[in-house]
Amino acid sequence: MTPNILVIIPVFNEEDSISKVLADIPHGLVSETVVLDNGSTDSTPDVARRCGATVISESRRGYGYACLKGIEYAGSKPQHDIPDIVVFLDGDYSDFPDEMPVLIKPIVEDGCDMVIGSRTAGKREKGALLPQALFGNALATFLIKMLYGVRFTDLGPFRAIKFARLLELGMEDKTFGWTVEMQVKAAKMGFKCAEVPVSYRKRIGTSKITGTLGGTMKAGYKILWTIFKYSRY
Ligand SMILES: Nc1nc2c(ncn2[C@@H]2O[C@H](COP(=O)(O)OP(=O)(O)O)[C@@H](O)[C@H]2O)c(=O)[nH]1
Ligand SMILES: [Mg+2]
Repeated sequence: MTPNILVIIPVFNEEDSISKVLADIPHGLVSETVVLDNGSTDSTPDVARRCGATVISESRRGYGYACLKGIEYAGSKPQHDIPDIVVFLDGDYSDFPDEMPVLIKPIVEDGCDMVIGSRTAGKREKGALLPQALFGNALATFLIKMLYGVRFTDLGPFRAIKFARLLELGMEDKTFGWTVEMQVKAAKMGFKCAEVPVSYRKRIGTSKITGTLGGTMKAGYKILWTIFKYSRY
């Protein structure tokens, strides 16, 4: 039986990239793509709608807020249409949406609960992952190994997870701790996790997180805080 796959894309001002992201999502694999617009001031929501995505707006600013709204939407669908698998993907065209089958495979064929697309294990365009992102990733994954005993090589945004298991995680983070929260909770709860190498290229448009000093500081702090927070109980 083919799984029902829903894609969740959190976005903030990605009018130049979102159409490319949506165009590269493998047709036939996915039942619905939801773009969670987080108060864009450009034409992102219009472009996304024109490209066939379901657009939902979340006015509270934050990557986690947008993703949480996506989960809420997935859970509110009629029973027969509740997704089996949710794929998270960024809207900046750094990830390669056409690699989605590789991400899904360990869930469908090996019974994995969650699969992280690892950019450090995959092919990366030079400069796509900034030095601060590489350093942050290395530090975070080292701490996760120390505190939770599970080895990841990335906190990448492109990932797939069984929807029922995602709900069990009780995700809470409203901002940049989102991806790491999912990983540490999955580790703690003994989920069967896998990583697959994914490609990564320089984003279209300007980075709002690791490309800015403020974004890097906030994200770095929140990621470390999240790793320590869930290791304590
Ligand atoms: N929902 C939401 N998404 C955001 C926000 N800031 C950035 N994003 C999205 O999160 C993704 C990653 O942001 P990006 O600027 O590429 O950060 P980088 O990957 O660290 O350079 C992109 O899809 C952005 O559109 C925000 O405040 N809210
Ligand atoms: Mg990016």
